Amino acid sequence: MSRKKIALIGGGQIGGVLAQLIALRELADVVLFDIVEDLPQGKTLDIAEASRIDGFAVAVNGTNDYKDIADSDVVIVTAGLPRKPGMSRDDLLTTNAKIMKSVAEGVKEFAPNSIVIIISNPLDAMVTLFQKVSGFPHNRVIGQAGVLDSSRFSSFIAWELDVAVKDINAMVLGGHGDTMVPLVRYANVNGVPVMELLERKYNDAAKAKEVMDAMVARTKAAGGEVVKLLKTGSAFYSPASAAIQMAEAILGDQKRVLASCVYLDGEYNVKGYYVGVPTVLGANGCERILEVSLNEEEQAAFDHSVNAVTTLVADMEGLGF
Ligand code: A3D
Repeated sequence: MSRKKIALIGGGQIGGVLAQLIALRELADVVLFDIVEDLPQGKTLDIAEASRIDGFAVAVNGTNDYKDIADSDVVIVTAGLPRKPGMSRDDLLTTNAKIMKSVAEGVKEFAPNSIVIIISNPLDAMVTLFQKVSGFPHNRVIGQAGVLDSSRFSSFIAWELDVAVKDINAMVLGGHGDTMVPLVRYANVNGVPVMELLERKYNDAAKAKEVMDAMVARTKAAGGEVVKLLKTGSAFYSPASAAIQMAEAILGDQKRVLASCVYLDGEYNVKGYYVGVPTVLGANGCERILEVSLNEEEQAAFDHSVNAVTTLVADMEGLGF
């Protein structure tokens, strides 16, 4: 049986970590593509030369030629500029839309049967554009945002409650921007509602709500918090881990329930837009969208987030994309 193949488009900060994680897990052979000459070749040579130490047998190669991504099962796209301090994700729109158009054309020509995970920002618009330019079926073009945003929310809850983070189940829906919607009511620790545990901890419902509101606010601003600390570029370890979880679910046909940015065709009362919702990821990419009931407040927050996405997509279309 031949090994699976993952192409990484963009050999920057996230692309490099992705290549290393794939190798360490022996998930697939890796081809790292970038337009900068020698950069992907240098990074992959460095990673491959650790194979004796780490004990992996997959091939890890760099390239500046789209031909080398042929026969990829999964393509993960990080091509595009990251944020600088003070910038919003949406400030990246014009530059990254140009890049995404060229990436979609390259992937369409050389890896036409692949399942594509987009990470480049502004996420919801970049996924929309990739699908439009490539013409790939919607189930094969998915955005990574919800896995990371949910992991950040889960981490804050675990640290607050002093319990293992792997026992936290918490999801973040909506667009990947300041309007994202951490679902507080469904957040639980092995089935026990987080709010109940917070109320017990503080013996005060108002204080528990205050603590949760702060964690929700930190989740929404978590990307910016890292940008501010790094000063050059944005988060790259955790976005890479998030995309790897999605790629593993797809390559292993795991049917994982993960928040992903997918095309809604009437689900959640949204038609024709890519937005973050709970999905089932398996061999066919996004195999199903899970609809969970939202109360009035959650629905209003979700609608507000969808509005931000539709405005962003309209802005992109206004720029001629
Ligand atoms: P960075 O280290 O700058 O890497 C981007 C790479 O893209 C560079 O090596 C560029 O040379 C390359 N590139 C530029 N143009 C092209 C092109 N036309 N074709 C192929 N490669 C090209 O950035 P990064 O890795 O830190 O971040 C990559 C993207 O991910 C940015 O847009 C970030 O905003 C975004 N990001 C998303 C999340 C999400 O959770 C959605 C999180 C963090 C970063």
